[in-house]
Amino acid sequence: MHKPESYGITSSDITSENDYRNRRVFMKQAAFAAAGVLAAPFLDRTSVLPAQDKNSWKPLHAGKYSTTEDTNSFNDMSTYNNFYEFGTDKSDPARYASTLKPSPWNVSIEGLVKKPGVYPLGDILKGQSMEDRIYRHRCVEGWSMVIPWLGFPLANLIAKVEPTSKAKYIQFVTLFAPDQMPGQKEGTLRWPYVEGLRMDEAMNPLTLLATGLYGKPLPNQNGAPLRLVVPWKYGFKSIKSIVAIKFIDYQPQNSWNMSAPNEYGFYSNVNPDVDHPRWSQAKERRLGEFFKRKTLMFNGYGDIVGSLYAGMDLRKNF
Ligand SMILES: Nc1nc2c(c(=O)[nH]1)N[C@H]1C(S)=C(S)[C@@H](COP(=O)(O)O)O[C@H]1N2
Ligand SMILES: [Mo]
Repeated sequence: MHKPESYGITSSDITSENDYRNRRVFMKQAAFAAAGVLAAPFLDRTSVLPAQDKNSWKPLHAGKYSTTEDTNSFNDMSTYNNFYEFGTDKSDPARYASTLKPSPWNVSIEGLVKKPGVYPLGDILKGQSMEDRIYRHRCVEGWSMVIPWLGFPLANLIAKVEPTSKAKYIQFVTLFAPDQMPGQKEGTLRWPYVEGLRMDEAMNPLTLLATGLYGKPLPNQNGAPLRLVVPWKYGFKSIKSIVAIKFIDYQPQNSWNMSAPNEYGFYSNVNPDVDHPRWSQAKERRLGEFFKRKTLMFNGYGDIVGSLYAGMDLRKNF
């Protein structure tokens, strides 16, 4: 189902990078000018949020795990999404995710844990200190963005609910509600969407539970009200709109692996040396950039997470 990025640009379009940049600036200005008059459908949905973008936003507590790379625009990250519960086109989530009701919201904590229960989202967030974390975000399809998430380390929630020593993995489950998520009436994936992490991956300080981006609540299309962010793995590990977190002693299933086991593994670490069976993973297109850039091992987070995979064959464990 996942498709590689296609680049509908021919060499005759290429003048110089400068011309290209100027054209982009012009197009942006034109888009802003037109927005007030034309009100494209996605603008109707996202305009309920206060204006937030790279020019008006400064991270409060970006911290040592944030990249200093230029962030993508709010428009990039809220109109170019994968959220198959709302359709398979990149533009579908922004168009259709307004039917999702992110409040009230409960999260069920289950399995090998001392404090299981169905918690209102407010209880899950209580006492957590929220941080802005600017992370690279690499989709398995070959595009990437830099996103300023607002969230807290998953490790801090794990500590609160006290898993037993038998817990080795965590499975995460997205809401199943076809009335709110019309894509669940289609057989594009098996529903609900599920994902998983090994306990040490879940405990790594990079792993976030995000509730916002650009310092504001998550737009529905980005996985409101609570989504996982695992920046050294392909985007599909970062499961959206989470309703259950299960502590288990076996490696859980994950949706894309169930859908195409030869294409998507459990680990899904960003790895430029291991090609997808249908396309190379050596390069990526950063949204808003013209030239492709090289994909970095572990998406550039190898110094923090590389040791988690010491001694593992990353071709086998893809
Ligand atoms: N529940 C759910 N979570 C999901 C997906 C999905 O289809 N359903 N898509 C994944 C994929 S493939 C990517 S690349 C990221 C995209 O996150 P973004 O739209 O916030 O950039 O979400 C991931 N989480
Ligand atoms: Mo993705």
